[in-house]
Amino acid sequence: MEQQTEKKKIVFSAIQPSGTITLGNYLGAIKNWTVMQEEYNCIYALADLHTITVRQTPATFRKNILDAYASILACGIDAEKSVFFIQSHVTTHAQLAWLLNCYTQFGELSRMTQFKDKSAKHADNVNAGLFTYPTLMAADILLYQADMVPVGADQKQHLEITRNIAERFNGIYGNVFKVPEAYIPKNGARVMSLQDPTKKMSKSDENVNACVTLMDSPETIMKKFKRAVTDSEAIVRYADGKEGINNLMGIYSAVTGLSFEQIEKDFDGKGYGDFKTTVGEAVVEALRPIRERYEKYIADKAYLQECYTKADEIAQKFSQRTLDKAMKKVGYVLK
Ligand code: AQP
Repeated sequence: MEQQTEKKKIVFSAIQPSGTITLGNYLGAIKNWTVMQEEYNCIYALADLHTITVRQTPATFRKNILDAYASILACGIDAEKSVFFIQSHVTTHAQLAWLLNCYTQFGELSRMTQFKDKSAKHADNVNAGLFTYPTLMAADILLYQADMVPVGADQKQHLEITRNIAERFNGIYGNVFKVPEAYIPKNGARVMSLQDPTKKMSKSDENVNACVTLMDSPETIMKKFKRAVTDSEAIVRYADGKEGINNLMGIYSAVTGLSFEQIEKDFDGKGYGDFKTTVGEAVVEALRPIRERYEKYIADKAYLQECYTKADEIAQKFSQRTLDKAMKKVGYVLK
């Protein structure tokens, strides 16, 4: 990795095991990870430390971690090309997050829209971790001296605070952290809930029909698409006020590569029933190989362990150098 680092740009990205990985996570993030690993030095994390900012049931959480790890490998993350590690296995993340907490202002954390949204959603558990989530995310990114972070529109604010923290720290102590750039993927689809297309599709949605997961059976996927909320116009076209159809068109376009114009032409004169069935079938076929690989990986815990152990070690070694540098600058006496 050290040799590669000199040649290729470093990309960092992470995903939480807060539920079963969704079609939204796949089309919006992981599919792009598989493309980026061909060109960049990619470091990907399963961000399980972040996940407990929302209360988890231990047995489910444990299962979700391994399931998510296996599903992401199954999406095509190549353990030989990318470093794909488990965040809680690498000690530096929590350590640097603490340091960065002390260089981050209460006011700037208060302005984070995700904090406002999540505290409204989980009003019974507005914990300090939810509030300081951005400093842990900043630590994740800065530990690897990442050049680029692929971000969706919903995460721009978090990258911005990461850059501010890095610049502030560097301003005091010299060049400790690389200030990362946002990378906006060319084909980053935003997938909305099938039941309320004004909301994004989310792993933790309580309505099971709202979200398609990578582990859903073909029958379940078809059922969910057939129940998808649309409108009463009965014309397949992309337009304001047709969020349900716009979402289905976006999904269909992302899995087939067809343009919206072509989709409108192909479904001219056809009803929503036909369209939903076609979209459902296209998704079933796109997810079929992923689900098959997932079944193989999840049955082979030794293989999974081998993959994450190797990645964890690389991540620990690499990130330790950054942590040590930051600690030393602050004045700590290293052991
Ligand atoms: N609906 C979506 N469409 C496109 N991209 C999406 N992502 C998430 N949902 C969609 C992208 O997936 C990556 C990982 O996200 P995360 O696990 O860190 O948390 P999240 O964005 O909060 O994802 P969820 O599924 O909505 O989780 P919960 O329900 O736990 O909050 C990110 O790159 C994100 O943009």
